[in-house]
Amino acid sequence: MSGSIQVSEGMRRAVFDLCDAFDRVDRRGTGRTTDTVRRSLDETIRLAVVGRVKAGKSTLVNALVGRVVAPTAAVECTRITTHYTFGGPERGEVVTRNGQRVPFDLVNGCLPEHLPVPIEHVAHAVVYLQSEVLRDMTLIDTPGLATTTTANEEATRRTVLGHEGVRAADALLCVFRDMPMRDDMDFLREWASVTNTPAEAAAHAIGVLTHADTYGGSPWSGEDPIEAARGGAARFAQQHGAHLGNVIAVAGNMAQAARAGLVREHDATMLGQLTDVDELDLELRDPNFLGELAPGILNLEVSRLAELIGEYGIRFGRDVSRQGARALSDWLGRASGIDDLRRALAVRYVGRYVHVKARRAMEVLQRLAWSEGAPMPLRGLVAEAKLRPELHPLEELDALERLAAIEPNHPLVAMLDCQLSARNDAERLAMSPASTPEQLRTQALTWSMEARRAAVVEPYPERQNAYNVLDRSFTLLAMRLGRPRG
Ligand SMILES: Nc1nc2c(ncn2[C@@H]2O[C@H](COP(=O)(O)OP(=O)(O)OP(=O)(O)O)[C@@H](O)[C@H]2O)c(=O)[nH]1
Ligand SMILES: [Mg+2]
Repeated sequence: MSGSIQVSEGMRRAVFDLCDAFDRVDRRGTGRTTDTVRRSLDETIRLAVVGRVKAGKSTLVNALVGRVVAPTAAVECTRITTHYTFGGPERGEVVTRNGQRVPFDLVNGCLPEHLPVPIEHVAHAVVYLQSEVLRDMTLIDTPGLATTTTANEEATRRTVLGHEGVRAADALLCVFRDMPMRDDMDFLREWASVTNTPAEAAAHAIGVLTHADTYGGSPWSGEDPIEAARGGAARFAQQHGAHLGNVIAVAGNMAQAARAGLVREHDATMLGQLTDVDELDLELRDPNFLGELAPGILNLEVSRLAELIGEYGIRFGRDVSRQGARALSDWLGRASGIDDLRRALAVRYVGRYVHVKARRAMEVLQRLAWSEGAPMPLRGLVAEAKLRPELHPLEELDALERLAAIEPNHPLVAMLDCQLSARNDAERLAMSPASTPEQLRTQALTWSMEARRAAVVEPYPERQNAYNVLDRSFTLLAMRLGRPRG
């Protein structure tokens, strides 16, 4: 069992134990609350993709799901919110405003052009797919913000921000093209107003700078646009650290082609043949010209490929495509930035969602314990549970979010992040995987001492809190590693 699975199992166990203890003490029929809490621990994270019209939201959803399921043309479905979730048989369901569920068939695995219910009666659609990615997360594709029809925007706000304090999304992928606009930032502010703390809001929003392949203009000009987009993304992350946990540059079209397996051997061969064509001829070609661009290569075929992988793919993918479709597809995945985004999602959201769920569960139980007429021992049970080492990661998460909200680049943020994401004890202590338990324990004790000393002289409360939390992290770790033998 890997370290992170052990941690999540430990947290789940601690919350389950607390639910059991509540049920033994509280005879007022709170069983229903504890049952809800138990069930909530099995939910998958709901990730909403939001952004302006045509920012590239649906393309990104397709790239993440690994299939072209979300419409990117101007069909009805881009005007409603769609939840993509794991399930079989593959099918769709419209949920109406009055709560009815009307089934519909997918057309060639995609959303159909028209839905079985007039669009004004639709609350949202649910699409069940057998995509492995969706076992870990439900993706919510939303209509664009800042649309001419405010009804679309309403739909997005309803879904993501929820009404009466019930949020439909747990985290956001905030998609923007070139730079975040005022509407994007307004939406993030609203998001902050429905999350518990500003720190939580920022931790639960990742920015995605799409159209990275055309960032700053044409992919044929001097600088590599994706490189430039990465630089831009890093700057936006610094500027908007209070609202966004991270910003990642992605070329959605290339990502979609790679992840949905749209590149064929024939495409790779043709692209390989373009290595010998003058770059200027490629750049200035007329997309509608019916003749051959080079001997044996139809110009229209090149245009079709450009639709798929963009001009960037044509310019920079030529060398690698000589090794075949697989190599081209792998390169598209890497170059597009989608691999980086998937990694960030795995670490920040999917991996950390266990913590978020446990924290939310503890909040519900705590509210119950402090509610009017609750038996007094419940408060003691909550206090005891909070001291359990298995729930210490929740303190680490709180400390991380509080500090990251004001100083996202402080080394303590990275240190806490490492404690939450590490796969084993050696990683937690930045030591070699070959280290002995004794070596790890010595390091843990040294670090806990250093953290304690630093906490005493640290004037800023968020940093001081982070040191105190880390002191306990390393003390618990040293205890777990036990006394050295001999
Ligand atoms: N070059 C390039 N084109 C992209 C990228 N992402 C999306 N597109 C194209 O931009 C257009 C709009 O993309 P969509 O994914 O439909 O955008 P959307 O945000 O879902 O649009 P609405 O749902 O209508 O708001 C499509 O033609 C995509 O092929 C990208 O990263 N690079
Ligand atoms: Mg769309």
